[in-house]
Parts: sequence; C-alpha cells; structure tokens
Amino acid sequence: MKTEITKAQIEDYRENGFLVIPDFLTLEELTVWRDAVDDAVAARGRTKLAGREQDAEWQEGDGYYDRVFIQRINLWQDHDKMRQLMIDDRLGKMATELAGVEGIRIWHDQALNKQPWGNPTGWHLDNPYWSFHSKDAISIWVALDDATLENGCLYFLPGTHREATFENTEIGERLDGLFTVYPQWATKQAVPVPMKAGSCSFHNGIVAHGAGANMTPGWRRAMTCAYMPDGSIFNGKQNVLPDAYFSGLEIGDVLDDDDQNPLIYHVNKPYVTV
Ligand SMILES: O=C(O)CCC(=O)C(=O)O
Ligand SMILES: [Fe+2]
Repeated sequence: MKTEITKAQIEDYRENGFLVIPDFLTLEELTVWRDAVDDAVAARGRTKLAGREQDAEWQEGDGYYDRVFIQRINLWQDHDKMRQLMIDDRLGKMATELAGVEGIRIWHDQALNKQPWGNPTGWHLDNPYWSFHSKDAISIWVALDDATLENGCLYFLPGTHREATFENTEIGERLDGLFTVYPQWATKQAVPVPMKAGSCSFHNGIVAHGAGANMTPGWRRAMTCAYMPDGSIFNGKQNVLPDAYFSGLEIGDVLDDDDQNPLIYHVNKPYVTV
C-alpha cells in the first residue's frame, strides 16, 4: 500500500479538492480487497445499511437510484475482513494529513459498484448528507476495477470545495441538479478521473463530483470510506446513525462514540486500536 503523502500532494489536494494516488494497492492487496468487498456485499443481501435488515427504507428497490450503483454501507460493521481493512491507521494517517486535521473517525464506508449499464452518478457534494458539517471531511475511493470513461469513472469540478456551502441536492434523475443550487458552477469544465484497478482518489466532502454512466456490460466496482474529523459535532441529521444513538443526541453534541465512529488515527494517539 502506497501510504506516504508528500507536501506537494497535500497542496494539490487543498487546491483542487481531490487527489489521485496511482497504484495505491499492490496486485496482491487488490485481490484481498476485491474478495473482501465481494464477500461482504454478497453477505449483506439487499440491505443497504448495516443493522437495518428490518427497515424497508434501507432495502434496495428498483428505482433510478438503485441503478446508479449497488450501494452497501458500513461493511466494516458486519464483516470482519472489511473491518480489518477499514480501521487501518495508515488510511487514517493519509486522510488526517490531507485534511489538515488532528484525527479522523470513520463516518461510513460504502461499496459503490456501478452495475453494467448503470445510470450516471449525479453531481453532488457529500458532507451535507451527513450528521455533522465540516469543510475538512474527506473520502477515499478505491478502484476495484479499472474505472474508465466508458464504465463510469469519477468526475470533479476542481476548487469547488472552496466556494461550497452545505447546500446540496439528492443524487436523483437530474444529472445537473446541483447546478440549480450552485448556478455559478454550470459553466465550469469537469475533470474526468479514470483510474486503474488498485489506484485510489481522495476527495473533499464539499467538492462537486459525480460519475458517468456505465456504457459497458461489465462492472465498475469501488470501495470507499468517508471520514469525519475528530471533534465534529452533531447537526441534527440522522443519515446512517442507528435510531437508539440518534434519539439520544442533541445538536452540538460531539460525535465521539467509538463503536459507531471509530477513531482510526490521531496525531496524539497514532496507534489507536479499536
Ligand atoms: O462511485 C460513484 O459513482 C460516486 C462516488 C461518490 O460520490 C463518492 O465516493 O463520494
Ligand atoms: Fe459522493
């Protein structure tokens, strides 16, 4: 795993709001990640979020969004191998350094497997969906297959994280829904980010991004993890929080429950074990 982050990479990330790390995983590691993700996704069945097997809202249906990608969230919570991969403090250190924060907690992981002929991923920001607001939230996106212009690689609008607020749109049928909120971005040029399998990107939680349609009969699998800066506070949204935890929270509470949001790296406690 290529986990060293240089000063130039940090500058690049802060300027553009995203950064690509080619050949992040070795071939052997890529095989381990693919097997773990495939196994965890198969074991989850049709339930999108861990722990919500009984909740109709979290079951995969047959709407437009269900054909954007197969989305399975918090695999780290119900699959041992995924837990081992996700709580890796090396990932936490990379995210911490790029974001320029003191420590990082897992917000949620997700497998995002764009199926053959899958719909495009509409333009959106990530962090406004989540239960905390931070301009320093960050995600890793690991390509498990080659992500190409043909099968739905990511696209970014560089620098938009420096202008964004926490207003957002759903990932719905309108590819351009985000530009009704941020009309000033509608004339910007998008940057496609094709990646070889095993490469990864990091992106800021409020940089505008989306992905193309899958115009091929093959899969475009990706494993992602969203990170919350340590010390972030609850903003009133439930998002992926379990009912029991959510109902006890008040706006302004620090989200520091290690079972829900494990601290995987902190500059003062670099060897956190969960
Ligand atoms: O994989 C995709 O199509 C979209 C990924 C994305 O939006 C994310 O990782 O935040
Ligand atoms: Fe996203």
